[in-house]
Amino acid sequence: MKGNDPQRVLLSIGSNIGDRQKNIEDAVGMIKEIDGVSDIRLSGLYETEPVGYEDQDYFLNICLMCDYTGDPHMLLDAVHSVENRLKRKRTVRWGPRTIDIDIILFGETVLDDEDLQIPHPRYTERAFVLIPMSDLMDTGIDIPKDKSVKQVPWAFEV
Ligand code: PH2
Ligand code: MG
Ligand code: MG
Repeated sequence: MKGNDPQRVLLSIGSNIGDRQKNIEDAVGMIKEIDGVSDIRLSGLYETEPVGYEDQDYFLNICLMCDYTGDPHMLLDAVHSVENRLKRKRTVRWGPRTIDIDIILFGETVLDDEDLQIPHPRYTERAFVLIPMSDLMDTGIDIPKDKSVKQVPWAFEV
């Protein structure tokens, strides 16, 4: 992989405080303007049960796929700045938030830095990522081989 080749990236965006749909629309608008982002595609928008910390309102979740030219930490800084501009509030881990933007996949990159793990370490357990993501799966993203959802063998033949 050459440093400047665009990578196919998958982001998960969620909101469960305030005008959830507007928060997500605003985030998508700002992600479009990030330097190096092109060819955005969106999944459907899903209302999802809270996972991890259950005493909170339902979320709206969406997945965004795009091409990105730049390195993963530059993208992380850029999405943090979108979260800050949308006045992200968060008090409890896995608790309510106006906006959350997570990098799920970054081409075939595998990263285990303190502030950034790619693929996202829990995405294979989260229906609120996997279901929207499945809307976008005809687009040729290459999931790192041992990081894809494990296929369950059929228990019996039909
Ligand atoms: N995000 C979390 C924790 N729990 N649950 C849903 N349904 N959607 C989310 O985006 C979400 C969550 C931590 O980021
Ligand atoms: Mg998150
Ligand atoms: Mg996050």
